[in-house]
Amino acid sequence: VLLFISIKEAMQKGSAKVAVRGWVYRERKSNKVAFLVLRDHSDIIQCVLKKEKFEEQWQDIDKLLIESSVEIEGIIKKDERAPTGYEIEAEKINIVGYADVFPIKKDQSAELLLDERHLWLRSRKMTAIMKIRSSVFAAIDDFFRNRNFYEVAPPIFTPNACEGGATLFEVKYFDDKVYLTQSWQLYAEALIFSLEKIYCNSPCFRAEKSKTSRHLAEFYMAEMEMAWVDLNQVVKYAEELVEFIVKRVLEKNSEELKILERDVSKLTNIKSPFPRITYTEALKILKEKEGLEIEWGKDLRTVEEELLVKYFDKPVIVTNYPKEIMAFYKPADPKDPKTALCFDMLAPEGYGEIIGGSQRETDIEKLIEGLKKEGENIENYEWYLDTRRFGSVPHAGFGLGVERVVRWICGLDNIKDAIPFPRTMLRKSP
Ligand code: NSS
Repeated sequence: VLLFISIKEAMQKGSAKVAVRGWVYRERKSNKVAFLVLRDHSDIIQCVLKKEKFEEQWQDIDKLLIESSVEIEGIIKKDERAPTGYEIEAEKINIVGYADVFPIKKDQSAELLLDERHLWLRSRKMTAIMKIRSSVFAAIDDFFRNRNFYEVAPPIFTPNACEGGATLFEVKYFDDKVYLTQSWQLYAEALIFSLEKIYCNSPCFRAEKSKTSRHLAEFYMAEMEMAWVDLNQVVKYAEELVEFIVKRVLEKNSEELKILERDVSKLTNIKSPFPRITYTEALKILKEKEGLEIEWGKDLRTVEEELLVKYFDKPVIVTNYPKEIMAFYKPADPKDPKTALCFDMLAPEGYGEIIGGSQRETDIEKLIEGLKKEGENIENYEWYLDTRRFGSVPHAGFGLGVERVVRWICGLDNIKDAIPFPRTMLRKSP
């Protein structure tokens, strides 16, 4: 018996008898012949079924619509006219599942495609994106494991806020309430005391009331935390991680990038180190080059980040944001105490912030002061404060927004296409 192989493997054989299976991607029939373009995870291929060979099955073949599932055996050969350069002359067909009329036609609105997401995921575009996403996940694991980081799973239910109360999702928890995690960070800070170098790639949740192209309510954050390092040392990891991910996708996914029509010349130059500027220097660039006056102390908005990155063809690292507007765990820079020892990495081409990180405050009094200022109940943070009571050490870390990176690498208009089933303020199904 002939074993099933993928369409790509069949095409690599060039000319042979092969068995493939998949879904009808396109179909065209006359009363003499049926052309079925078959799709599987690997590629598409045109299959030709001549009626003279399928007299008995012809009625059934005639009923095959797009997305029917079939198994086909036949002779593969090169054919310039076929969509992927090869064609299978079918000798046998086994119809596995018929399809109703497929609800997705050409040129449908983004909203309809999101309503039909469970079916739209079968498109070549979404398939290409999901393959790249898979490469990004693997690259993150390889990067940290190659550098002897331990992988740790943080809790998703948490009693604490980490990135401010405004975006917390509240969950009924037996007779009590908890929140869905915004970041593993507070737990990571406890775990470095045993493991020292740790990472995770885990779901995070934020009730973002924004309808932008870069915010999800549920997303993956790849986070790292290290003992015995300062801001500069973790920034270096962040640069190398991003370089590593991009390089991996270029190696593994050139076909997918082509399907997405991504201009890869914008990715081949992503080599570390990346340019580093301070927040104060960023304001200066915006003023001098864009005539944009931003009051010192205000966070950079999306539009301002977009204008800033125009001047760089690599990701830009912005350090030393105003201490005042930063989360409680970011320490003041002793050299410039109005600013914090923190950084954001902004992607090129206007794709926005992809990484946020910082050195961590080790002074317990300053942490308590910061938490109070954010209106937090100190009692809930006692366990976290213990990390500073028992052998506190300098440490730092960052979080990379996985969908933000996938969006940038794929060149997508909206972050929603970087995750299979997006959740935003306005979308929670399918
Ligand atoms: O808020 S962050 O900037 N930083 C933290 O949460 C730190 N606690 C991480 C750490 O130091 N361990 O978020 C980090 C990144 C940010 O740069 C984005 O790339 C991404 O997480 N992020 C998001 N992606 C998609 N949707 C939303 N809503 C979102 N929020 C953050």
